[in-house]
Amino acid sequence: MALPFMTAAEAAQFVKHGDVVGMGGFTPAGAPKEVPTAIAHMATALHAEGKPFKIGVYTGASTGDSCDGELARAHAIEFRTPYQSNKDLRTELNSQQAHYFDLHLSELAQNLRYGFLPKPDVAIVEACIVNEQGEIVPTAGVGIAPTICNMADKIIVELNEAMPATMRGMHDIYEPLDPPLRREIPVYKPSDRIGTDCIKVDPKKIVAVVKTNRPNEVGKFAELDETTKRIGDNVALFLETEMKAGRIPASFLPIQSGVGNIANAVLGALGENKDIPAFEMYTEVIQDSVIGLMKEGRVKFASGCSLTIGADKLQDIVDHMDFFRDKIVLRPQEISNNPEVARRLGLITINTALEADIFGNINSTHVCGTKMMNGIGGSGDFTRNAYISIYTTPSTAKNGCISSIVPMVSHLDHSEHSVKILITEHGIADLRGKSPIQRAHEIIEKCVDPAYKPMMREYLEKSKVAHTQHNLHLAFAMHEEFLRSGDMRNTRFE
Ligand code: 0RQ
Repeated sequence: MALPFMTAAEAAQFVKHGDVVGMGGFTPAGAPKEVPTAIAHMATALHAEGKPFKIGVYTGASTGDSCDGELARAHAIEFRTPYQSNKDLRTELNSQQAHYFDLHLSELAQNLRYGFLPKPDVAIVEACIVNEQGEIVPTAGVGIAPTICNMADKIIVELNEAMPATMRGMHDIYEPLDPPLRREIPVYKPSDRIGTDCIKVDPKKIVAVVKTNRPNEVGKFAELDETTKRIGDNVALFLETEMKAGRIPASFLPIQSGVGNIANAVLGALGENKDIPAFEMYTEVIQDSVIGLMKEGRVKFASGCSLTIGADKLQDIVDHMDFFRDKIVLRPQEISNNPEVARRLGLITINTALEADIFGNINSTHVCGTKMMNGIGGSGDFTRNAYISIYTTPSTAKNGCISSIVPMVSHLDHSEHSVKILITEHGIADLRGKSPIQRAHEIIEKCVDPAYKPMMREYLEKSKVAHTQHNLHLAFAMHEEFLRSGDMRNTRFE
């Protein structure tokens, strides 16, 4: 049976109003590009004729602008999960034009299999190989691709010729059985391989193959500034100290690191600190800095769900595949973010907070408690199950008008029970074994910006002594002041 090659516009016709569509990839890495754009154009044309067109969209994590951006601008999304980071989609979500549910990334595939969410009708996946035997080899990201390919009746493959077929062998495709038949996931070290090198589907389900030639839409990182550099140095100092004290084994433990500029800076600092031995990563997103550290021998192995790296770095891997092939494995997010595996391997997890409170609770998602930024992503999968969970944040945002550390978080993603260490450019707060009031003093003295320290101390003075000391009338005074005057420094606790 010959593969059904066609254009993106033709393939888009397989998607109907009201369908639920699952996209492969994870972050812009490996996400489909041309078919989602064609669906968006189809939606715009139908809307112009006065006809409805909206779809439900599952992805691995965020995608590129050609997927989330195009679909959002076409107002073609009915619901969306589990994570996004697109400006236009954010506008849709925050105006309730699209329904978004923010989900722990490790849970989506099993939630689909359990029937908790509508079954995907169509799977759209990017591949570097697809053949008549129904073998699909993903590209730079895996995400939920195995599960949506298994569950959907129709599969559309974007065969991206910019992604070489030599990527075959880099993936480890594995889906666990569902309870009560689930056994342990046999990953005992980051480099263990437990599955196959491709997704295997019934070839009759492949309704379209669209040839593309598109680089990943992965953005560049900002240059390190003094703040991000100091945060990175503090993380490295903390881990070095823990290792010297014998609380981290001398052989070190695998690292999980979140996304963004700060995470990239932290990894750079860990790589530079020669008191920390060469380490392995068991993470979801493999970022730019990891590739350089691998070449320097500082990162020995990286297990992830995606290579979320710039085109130059991806080219470097392609050009030196013999070097990288046995140092990188790409897994479905159900495995890369699996709580069981995270706990077993003893991961040191490093994620970024939007806002923390003086008791160690973390808000990763909602600006001033209401506006969705991106989503919880994988941070919860890792934080709750870490060997040591670390949160980093610059102590202030928006040129000092916002203190990232407040009396009470305006939205809760990670509770005081899961968060062990908080690090800003000013210092390291170790929350282990401390009562709420001890944690509050630790965070205020070590992490809060000097401009806000007196305010935090005053808050404690004006709050009622209890196990967790709060003044419910004043707990959000800083947020209210920001919404009123645009600067938390004007706050008066009255
Ligand atoms: O705003 O973009 O307008 O300048 O938030 O902040 O400091 O650049 O940090 O890019 O690392 O993102 C938590 C969003 C941090 C991210 C978050 C404003 C600030 C700036 C971004 P501008 P920075 P980063 C693995 C793990 C959840 C998912 C996760 C995230 C913008 O790390 O989405 O951890 N995490 N996944 O000015 C208002 C505050 C603010 C604030 C910062 N307190 N109030 N605005 N900002 N603090 C990956 C995956 O799951 C795929």
